Amino acid sequence: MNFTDTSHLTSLPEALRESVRMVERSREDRLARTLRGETFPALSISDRKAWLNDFHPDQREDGKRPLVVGPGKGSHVPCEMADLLESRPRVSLNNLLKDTSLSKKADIVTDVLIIGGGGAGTAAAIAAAEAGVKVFVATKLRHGDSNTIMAEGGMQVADQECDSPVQHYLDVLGGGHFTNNPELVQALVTDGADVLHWLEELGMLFDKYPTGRMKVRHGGGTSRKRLHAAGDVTGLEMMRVIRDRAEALENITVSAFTPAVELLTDDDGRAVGAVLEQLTGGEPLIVHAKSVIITTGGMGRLHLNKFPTSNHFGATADGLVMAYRAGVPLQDLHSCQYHPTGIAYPERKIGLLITEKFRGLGAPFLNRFGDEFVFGLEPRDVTTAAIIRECQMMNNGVRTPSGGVGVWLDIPLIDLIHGRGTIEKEFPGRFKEFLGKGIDLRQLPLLAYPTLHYQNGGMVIGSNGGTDMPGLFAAGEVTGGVHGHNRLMGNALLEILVFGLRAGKTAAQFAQTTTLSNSPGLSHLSAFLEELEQENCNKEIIGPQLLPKYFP
Ligand code: MEZ
Repeated sequence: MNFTDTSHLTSLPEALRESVRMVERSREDRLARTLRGETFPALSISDRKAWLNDFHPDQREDGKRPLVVGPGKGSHVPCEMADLLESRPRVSLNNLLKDTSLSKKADIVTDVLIIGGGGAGTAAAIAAAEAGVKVFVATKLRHGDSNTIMAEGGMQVADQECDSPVQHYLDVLGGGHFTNNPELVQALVTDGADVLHWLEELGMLFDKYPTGRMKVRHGGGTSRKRLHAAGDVTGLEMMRVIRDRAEALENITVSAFTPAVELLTDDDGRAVGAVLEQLTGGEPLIVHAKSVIITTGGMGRLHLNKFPTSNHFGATADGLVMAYRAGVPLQDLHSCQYHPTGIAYPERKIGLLITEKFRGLGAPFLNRFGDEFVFGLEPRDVTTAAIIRECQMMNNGVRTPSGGVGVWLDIPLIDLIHGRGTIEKEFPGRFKEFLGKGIDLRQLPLLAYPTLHYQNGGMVIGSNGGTDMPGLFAAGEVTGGVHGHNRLMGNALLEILVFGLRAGKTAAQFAQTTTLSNSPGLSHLSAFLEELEQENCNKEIIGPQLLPKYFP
């Protein structure tokens, strides 16, 4: 490299340039080590534990409080989540709460109601419709607007000769610190190859070699290369093909801009429909259904601990709020995933994702002196703790002009390891996006800091998506147990399809063996409101929130 030529640095503010020069000076040495097959040493088990304990945001006691009402009363959850779980219903429901005739008043009647139109909801709709029932999908924004389309790096499936579902199973359990529900992990890994096949048949364009063989990469905390990707837009490409399939099925109706805001239950305690709010105006809609599936995704837009997020604008925990009010147990809500690499600079992009696939292809983490400080493919929670430690305790982070901090991800090393053109080819989305902002990823490292990415906990489900409430099913990020206290990269895209398809099929079978209820209502909500009154809970907080607080 010509160290006197600084023309590529002109797009960066002065404050960052000297540090980038140090990264460039250490690059040649790091390249030589990488080409010799040497990696930065992994942490010892005791260091991992200590760093997680001291630096992972989940460990901050000041960010949590105990719930005072509902099935999880007494459990400590993030304050932002506790506030919403103990919130009051939306004003639009005031009239309905007084109305005792909800049984006669259906705007929509269906066999299976699916709440949420992202990846899990769409997969569930396909499976239910293919089983022969009538499906209604109520979605908050447009069909597909969800964390699924934000997913970049890939989907784990153990389909290679040197791999097996058993190996995948062990990685998932280890990554989750053995806090996962083993039955759910078994379902996840054993359905993997079928799901991959299904996506190929639907026309999903996976990365392949000219021979037609799938390209697979390493993800953090995995013992085998099993990450299947479509460039760095894997979720978007997945959504393309499953949405097309759903649109081709005549027994699926999708209703956009109509989020569910309350479940309907009946005198037998069964889930029998929902109330939908119309974001474009009009009275709430009442849906009567024989079974209901919740697939509303996560809660990143609650910005726990004031973290930025990689999540879609719709990620406001709506499904958890509705389920909790209806008495459905939730698990592990104290556990969230902070993805190690959210964008820390440029400032207007803060929190957006820089996929782990960059690390899978060899980009290391470097501090402000250009020194490596952690093996980049440690499990995610460990890597996140290591970055926070490096910035806060060691004071080795890079300061941004607006007072933020981050560490470098040395992306240009990828082209030096794998050959020119790799970055453009493997990361077409981020490459073009940054080039448009004057940052050429072939030449410049990116500044990263952890960003709130995923909700590890959620509704308690069985391996076919069933919950404790008859007629109620759930799939995807709204559920807990699959990943335990730490999800490994690429297992979310697999989870939404495995459990979406399973829940869709089982909810259809349930609908085929039952009739519509003749007592749908909101009595669970009245009981919950009484509890809120008794505990004197804040009357000002309204849920489900539907959109981030900073939306007008
Ligand atoms: O599973 C994920 O969260 C994922 C694939 C993220 C990424 O880094 O691309």
